[in-house]
Amino acid sequence: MTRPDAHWILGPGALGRLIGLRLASGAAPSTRVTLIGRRRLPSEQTLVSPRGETLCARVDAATLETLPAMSPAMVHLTTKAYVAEAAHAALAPHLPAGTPLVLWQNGFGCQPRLSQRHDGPVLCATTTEGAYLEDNLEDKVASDTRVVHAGRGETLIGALNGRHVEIAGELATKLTAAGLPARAVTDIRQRLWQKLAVNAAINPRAARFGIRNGQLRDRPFRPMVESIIAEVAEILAAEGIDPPGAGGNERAEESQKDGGLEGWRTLVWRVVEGTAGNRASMLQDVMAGRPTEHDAILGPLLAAAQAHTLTAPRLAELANWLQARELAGSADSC
Ligand code: KPL
Repeated sequence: MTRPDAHWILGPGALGRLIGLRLASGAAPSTRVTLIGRRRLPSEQTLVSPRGETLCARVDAATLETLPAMSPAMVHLTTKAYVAEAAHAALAPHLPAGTPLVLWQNGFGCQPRLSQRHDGPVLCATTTEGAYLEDNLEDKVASDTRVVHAGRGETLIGALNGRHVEIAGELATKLTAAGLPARAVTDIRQRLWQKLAVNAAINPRAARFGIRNGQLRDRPFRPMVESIIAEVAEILAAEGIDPPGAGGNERAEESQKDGGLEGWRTLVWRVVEGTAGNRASMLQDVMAGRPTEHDAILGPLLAAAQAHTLTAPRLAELANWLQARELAGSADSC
């Protein structure tokens, strides 16, 4: 009998369940998925595809107290960035040495630290797949059984130290076969920073003003986003992060002339356009009264600004606002 290819998903929110249900239903039959949460979720789960089709999948569900006896082939950490390290610390003692770990967090905070700390290969993933948990109609509480795959995207996977190319390639193949197009890359650090730059330009402003991404195109928000992009571009140039589209051709050289500003502008406005109807994840967190990922997204930019003696007044103002909101425990201060 083939040994099951066991994937543990720690943090079964929308992204975790999307990955888990896709792997459980679309990868090889030997794939076995366990969703590990604070509560044990129902085993029967439903995924609503971007075309509105429903797909039923059976997964194992567990808590840290009821982990499966069989060790995992791979662990996916899909918690929010601000709890990733605590979640890893709680699970790590239950894992055999050498278990591969995949970090799916936004920003660039926990990734370098966990890459050092984890006893096994560590991959980082960045994805533009969109997913949310459907609300129960009666009580408006996020569903325990239904996740909506709202928008198709792409997933990039790689290790910060450039190693584990084979594991990254195998995972990318599995995810692609399961309906989540993925690629192994050797420059995941650049890719994580690029996603962070997009999130920094969109999420805090959308959260601050309680608007959907598309509204950022209009006045008075557009110039505010432009000034954030300018701050981000300057910091990333100092940090040695390539602007999107850089790669040695003529257009890339053109886009480098202004310190990459044009490349960052093009990327951010393209994402705003493509996600015009979305509520940014940070706005969703603010509306739900949850902490936001501002530390993981704005924190590394502000730290880099400080290291390069640059000022970033707009980023600092947004970080202060998000921080103050959390300290005040307020969900509706926007
Ligand atoms: O990643 C996102 C997020 O909301 O966190 C974007 C790309 C901004 C889409 O909303």
